[in-house]
Amino acid sequence: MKTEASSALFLKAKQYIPGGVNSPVRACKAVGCDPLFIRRALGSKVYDVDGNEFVDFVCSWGPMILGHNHPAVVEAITKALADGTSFGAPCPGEIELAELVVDALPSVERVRFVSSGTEATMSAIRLARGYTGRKKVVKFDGCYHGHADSFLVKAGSGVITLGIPGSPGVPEDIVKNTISIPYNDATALEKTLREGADDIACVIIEPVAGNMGVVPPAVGFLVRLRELTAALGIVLIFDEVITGFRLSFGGAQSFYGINPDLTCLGKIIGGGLPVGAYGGRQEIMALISPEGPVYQAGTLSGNPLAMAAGTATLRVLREPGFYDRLNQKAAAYADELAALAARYAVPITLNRVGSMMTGFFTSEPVSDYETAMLADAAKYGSFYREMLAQGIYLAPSQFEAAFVSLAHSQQDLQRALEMTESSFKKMRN
Ligand code: KE4
Repeated sequence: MKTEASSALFLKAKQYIPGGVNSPVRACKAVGCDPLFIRRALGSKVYDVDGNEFVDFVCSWGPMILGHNHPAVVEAITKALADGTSFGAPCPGEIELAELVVDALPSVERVRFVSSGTEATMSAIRLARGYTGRKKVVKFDGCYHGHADSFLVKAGSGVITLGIPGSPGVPEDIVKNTISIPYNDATALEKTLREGADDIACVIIEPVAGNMGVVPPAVGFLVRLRELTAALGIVLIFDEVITGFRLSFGGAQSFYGINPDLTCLGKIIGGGLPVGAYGGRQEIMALISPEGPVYQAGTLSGNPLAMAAGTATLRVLREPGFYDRLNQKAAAYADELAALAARYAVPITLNRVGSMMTGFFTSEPVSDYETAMLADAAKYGSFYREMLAQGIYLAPSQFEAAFVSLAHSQQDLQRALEMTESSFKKMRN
């Protein structure tokens, strides 16, 4: 596979940009190769600057559930562009997307748009602290909620991938107000919440973890979490930046039938443009400035192009049967993957919820950060490089999710299965 142009660009990028990338996990450090520079994308494919074509299972880390450059999204952005790119003032498009989000998510009565998932989650915990007057935040080992100081404690995604315990620059004063406990550990959860209730503002959770690889909630875990937080007056925040509009049109909260107090969104609701959002009960959201005293702001919040892209995306997603078809396609693909691993005796635990999945290179079940860490990241790295050479673009980390989109054809999935089989054969020999 030709990579000369990407290599030259990577060298030049590092002269101007730390690590040559604008987000660490893109540097591919964990999978033992340099990143490819992508020139364009269409449908289920991405194309790099050397002209290589790849079937894309990264999907920009989740947003591209319709595939790249879906006609309805391109048309909406193009139409909005004709009227300008940014006004710094309210625009009709914000109401259109807000109405779709509020109608889709059972627990969201009011929503505020921001420009990233990190802005959404950092705003949500500030709001929870303002609403409760309490300081502490409870999160779960291996979950990632963006790079705000409070979250860089035993975090997932790039923090796990790069094997860093947290991050320099995060003051001890901040870290001491973040408590991180094992995902799916109902005993630790009950103990932590009951003992610390008087100073715990919120619990923030990925209702399906995607940032230690995909780890579903244990049966009853979310129900117990909801019961305890309600009983103790602790704000429950669902970080649905990945799962929102991924698992169902109502996100994980509809998928599992649990109503959080606040929900954070991102990725899909921007249709590929920068959008984050947080929302929830009006009683809590009323505290957000300018209605209330909890301050939060953003120059490009509610950007008209991003609102148009998000609205066009959600309008396609709400079409009857969309998720049934997508999730069935993903389930069939995952079943074939698992069958190949068994046939070639490659130790893989495949965790899937809907159209998000991770094949962990371990024979042990993966139900939390500790068991996810049992996966053989080096073996994943060689699998990644082999698949890339065969035209299959996977997440450059064992601890991320792979996504199937509307645009993935049976031919794409069959090709990915054939390349997987070829990779497994090589691993066996
Ligand atoms: P952003 O600030 O990256 O838009 O969103 C942060 C975030 C918050 N919550 C969840 C559950 C998330 O998964 C994320 C970001 N996801 C990672 C990949 N798993 C972004 C990829 C990257 O960091 O480059």
